[in-house]
Amino acid sequence: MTNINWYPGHMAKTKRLIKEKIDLIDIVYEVIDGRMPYSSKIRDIDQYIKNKPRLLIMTKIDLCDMQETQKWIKYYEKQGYKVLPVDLKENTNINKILSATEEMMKEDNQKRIEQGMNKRKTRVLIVGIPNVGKSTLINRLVGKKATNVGNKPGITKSLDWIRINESLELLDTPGILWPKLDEEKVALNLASFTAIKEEVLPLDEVAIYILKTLYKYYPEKLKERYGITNINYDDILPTLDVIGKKRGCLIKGGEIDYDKVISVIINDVKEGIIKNITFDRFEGELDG
Ligand SMILES: Nc1nc2c(ncn2[C@@H]2O[C@H](COP(=O)(O)OP(=O)(O)O)[C@@H](O)[C@H]2O)c(=O)[nH]1
Ligand SMILES: [Mg+2]
Repeated sequence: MTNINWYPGHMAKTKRLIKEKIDLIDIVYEVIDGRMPYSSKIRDIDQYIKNKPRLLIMTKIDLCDMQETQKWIKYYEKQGYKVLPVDLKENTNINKILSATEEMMKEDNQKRIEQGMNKRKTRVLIVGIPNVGKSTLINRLVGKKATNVGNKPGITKSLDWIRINESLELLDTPGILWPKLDEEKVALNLASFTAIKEEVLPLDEVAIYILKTLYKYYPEKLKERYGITNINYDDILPTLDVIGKKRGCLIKGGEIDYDKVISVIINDVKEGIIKNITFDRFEGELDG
C-alpha cells in the first residue's frame, strides 16, 4: 500500500501551529467522522497535543449507521475518551459541547481557585483531518455575532482567539492534520467519504470499493439506489452497466460512460445521498 504524504506543506504548517500554541490550550476538540470513526482519527495525535484533555467530537451522525458507530463510541469511551456524537448540519446541540467542556475543566478550575488564582477562560484548539467538519463546528460555536465582526469590511481579522462565551475561547485556526494512508482500508474509507488525490488512489478503485462495501454491509441500499441485487466480485463491469443505465451515464450511441458512473457512485456516498452507512467495522471485544 502506498505511503505517500499527500499534503506535506500543510502538514508542516499545522505542526508549527500546534507546537506554538499547545501550551496555551486547555482542551482539544478532536473531530472525527462518524461514518469512519477509525479511519478519520489521527493515530499519532498524542505526539502533537501532548497530554491535553480531549473531547472526541464525532460528526455526521446524521449520515452514519448508528448501530456500528455506537460500537466505536463505546470503544473510545473505554479508552478514556469523552465522546460526543453530533450532527453539525441540522441538529447541532452546541450546549452539549459547552457543558461537556465545562465538566472536563471543572477540576482544573477548582484547583486554580484553591490556589488563589483567578478562574481563567478555557482555551480550545480544534484538530482533525480535512473535511470532518472543523470549520462547521467553529461556525456553530461562534454563531452569528462573531462571524459578523469578521465580515465587516475594514476590520483586519488579526485575532487569534475567538470568544465563544464568558468562559470559553477558541483558537481561530484549526489544526488540520493528515492521516497516514498505510492501511489499505483506511485509505479506501477516506477516499470514499472525503477526498484523496487520484494519483494516490484511482477513482475507479474507490468506486468499486464503495460498491463492494455496500453490497457486503448494506445490500438494501444498493438495491434502493441502483436496483442492484447482486455483485460479481470478479467482474464488476455488468454492475457498472446497470448503474450507468439507471442513472443515465451514457455517451452517444448508448454506450456506458464509465467515468461518469464512477463519479456518480463516489458522489452519492460523499455527499451523503446514500445515508446511514458506516464503513469502519469494530471487530474487537467491547465488554468482558
Ligand atoms: N450531514 C452532515 N454534514 C456535515 C456535518 N459536519 C460537517 N458537514 C459537512 O461536511 C463538509 C465538510 O465540512 P467542513 O466544516 O468544511 O470540514 P473541515 O474541512 O474539517 O473544516 C461540509 O459540506 C459540511 O457541511 C454533519 O454533522 N452532518
Ligand atoms: Mg475547514
